[in-house]
Amino acid sequence: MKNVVIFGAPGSGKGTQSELIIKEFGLAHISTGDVLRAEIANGTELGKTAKGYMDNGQLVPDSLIIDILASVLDSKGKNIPGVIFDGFPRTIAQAEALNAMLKERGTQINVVVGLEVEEDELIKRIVERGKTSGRSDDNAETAKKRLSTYFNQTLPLKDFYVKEGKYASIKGMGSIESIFADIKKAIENA
Ligand code: B4P
Repeated sequence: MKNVVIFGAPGSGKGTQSELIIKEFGLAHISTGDVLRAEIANGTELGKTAKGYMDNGQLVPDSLIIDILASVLDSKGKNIPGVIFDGFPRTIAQAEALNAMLKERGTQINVVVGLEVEEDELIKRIVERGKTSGRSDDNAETAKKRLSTYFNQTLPLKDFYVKEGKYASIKGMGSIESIFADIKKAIENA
């Protein structure tokens, strides 16, 4: 099994590159952002709670995300070549929970693909996507809050995975294809 985490700031290209990784490696996709947006669309209690945090640029509490992640992971079945975790983990507590969850299932993370993108470019991409995405968090004001949440709560994870020897730094600016070529090499070498 090859398990990959795609890591980066909001707008760094995680969702975009995940699609290409899935096509190339046949991995099952788990995007916590997509899971939460589906909960909101279905009007569930979790969705109602999550929306308040998301619209404010904050992370949904770890306890809610970790619970749902375990059931989403198990719903993918056992006969998969691996999983791409997109947008999860976003805190040290989530990373520790993910390590434990995978260990219980006899597997582990093989590589963390870290997309490195400059701040101005991130805001530009999110605002651009906001013109068509219909996402209430895709605007300049919320994007700035999301970035600050990222720097405070998520970026410390980079060191966590560097220490585990799993972090592959990828320049996330330039064409989608050239970025993917670098990601492909990192996954193949993992
Ligand atoms: P996500 O859905 O993960 O949203 P995101 O960080 O914006 O990443 P996304 O994958 O959508 O965007 P991408 O960079 O591909 O999270 C949304 C919210 O959900 C969070 O703020 C949080 O509140 C909550 N949440 C999710 N997971 C959570 C967790 N684990 N714990 C707690 N809360 C959680 O793409 C952005 C844009 O850039 C696209 O329009 C794309 O076309 C463009 N783009 C991509 N690559 C490009 C390139 N090379 N050049 C130019 N443009 C490019």
